[in-house]
Amino acid sequence: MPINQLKSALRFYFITDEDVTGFSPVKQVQIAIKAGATIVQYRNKSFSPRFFEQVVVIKNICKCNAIPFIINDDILLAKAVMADGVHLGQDDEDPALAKRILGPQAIIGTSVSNLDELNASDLSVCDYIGTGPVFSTLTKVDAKKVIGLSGLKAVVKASPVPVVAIGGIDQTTAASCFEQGAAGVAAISVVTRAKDPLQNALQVASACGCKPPSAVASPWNDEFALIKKLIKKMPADSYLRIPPGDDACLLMPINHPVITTDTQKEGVHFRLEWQTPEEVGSKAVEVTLSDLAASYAAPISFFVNLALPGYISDQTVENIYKGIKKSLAKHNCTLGGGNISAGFELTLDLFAIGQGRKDIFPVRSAALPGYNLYSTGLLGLSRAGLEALIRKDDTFDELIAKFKSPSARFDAAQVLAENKVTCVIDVSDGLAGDAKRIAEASEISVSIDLTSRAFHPTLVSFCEKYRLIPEEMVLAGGEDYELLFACTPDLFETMKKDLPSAFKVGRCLEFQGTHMVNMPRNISSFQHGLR
Ligand code: TZP
Ligand code: MG
Repeated sequence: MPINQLKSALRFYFITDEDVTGFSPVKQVQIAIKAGATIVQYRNKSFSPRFFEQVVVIKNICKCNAIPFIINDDILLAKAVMADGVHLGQDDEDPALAKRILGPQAIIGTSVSNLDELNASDLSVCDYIGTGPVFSTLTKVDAKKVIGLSGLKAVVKASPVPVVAIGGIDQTTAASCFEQGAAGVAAISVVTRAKDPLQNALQVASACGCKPPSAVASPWNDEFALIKKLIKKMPADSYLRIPPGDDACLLMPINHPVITTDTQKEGVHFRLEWQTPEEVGSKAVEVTLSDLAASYAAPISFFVNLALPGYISDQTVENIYKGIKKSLAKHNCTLGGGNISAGFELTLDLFAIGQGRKDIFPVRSAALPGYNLYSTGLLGLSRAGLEALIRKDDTFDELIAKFKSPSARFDAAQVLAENKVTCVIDVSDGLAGDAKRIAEASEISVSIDLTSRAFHPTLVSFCEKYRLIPEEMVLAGGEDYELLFACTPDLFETMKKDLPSAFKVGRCLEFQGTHMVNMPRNISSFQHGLR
């Protein structure tokens, strides 16, 4: 965060208190933000995992209000809830370790009680310090000696980073801390133990020069106007007799209806720092329709429920829809309807309906010993793309594109269907996981055989650069959305010319007591979670 932005964020630094007399940390934060707090720290000296959901709620409140969220003491908790940073005391973990774990963008604060401690501290990775107690406080039982305004002034003068004054500060003393050069004041009990917390918080905010947010963040200006805009220009087509706009859409009769559902969640499946809203919309369609491709069903209609946190603008929603419509047009699928609601996390719940074939519906349970296992295309690239994004390495744009813009393989599905391939799955969780699903459903064993043909040269060079193992990307990667299918070697020979990118990845065997016979023990399927 640029220094000026950080300095403004530090001005009214609210820290949570314990749940005194039923005034929960969640309510404390709501009131502090309502009054104009500019940053929130979750401080709970008796933290245990049973408070985890509480922390997630507070994090989301901060996110909806575009306020940085800091965790006191606990680097791993900060990591787990994707907080914006951590505040560490002199006896806590090393700030450099926090930066390493949380990433270079994380805000790292540390407590420095006085000038001597400041001189003894290495602040090279710290973004700010908290100094105090400036005044006497009952909130911190082990607080060091009161330093007063003169002590604060001395620390400010010597500190290479912005200073937040802490300890016994209230609406009557906040201004004097700024006079000593503090970038911000931290407050706990003046809000949390007040008779009228909101009133006190408003007064502290005013002393800090902070105003209450102009309005409670709202996810959209006008839900109905937005929906109208989103669905406009949706043509009725041969299957969509009545398009969205009424309570429900009306479809023509469908023979062999095939229905599938999926979810895309910010922080789990995508990140808006990495992907444009249009890419998010487009990928949501591709991953959902990929299940129809794997079922040999032609897409007919698509439905989307959006949960929108306050920081998502109407424009972002429109761009998500732009991506949705682009991919739907590509696959000749209509938008049948949707819904929008407020939510803590940007989530797309997705549904699609397609028309299955009357002659064949492929399943996972149709693989037989003697069949081989094939993939319609190279695997592991999307996972490597995700690793490149995590490492902020944009030299591997080919891999990144595979992560951001997968494509449902209806073209390959058509060839497989015409050749009566009965056993298909789309590879969403890595070869190992999806091959195992076929093996389990078919009550067989699978031996994975990967030749050099299975490894894209860019994947190999990426893995060399970061000391990753290409096999791991292929086996435990994810989100390839290629089709994995089982059939006899003879049948594959006859189809090969129509599936130029397909290749063998394994063999199907009589059940050997375990479904995956040659899998390294540490390889499993891809677990979602973008870290
Ligand atoms: N560190 C130094 S003083 C203090 C901390 C955490 C407590 C501040 O609480 P209050 O209630 O604002 O005095
Ligand atoms: Mg601490």
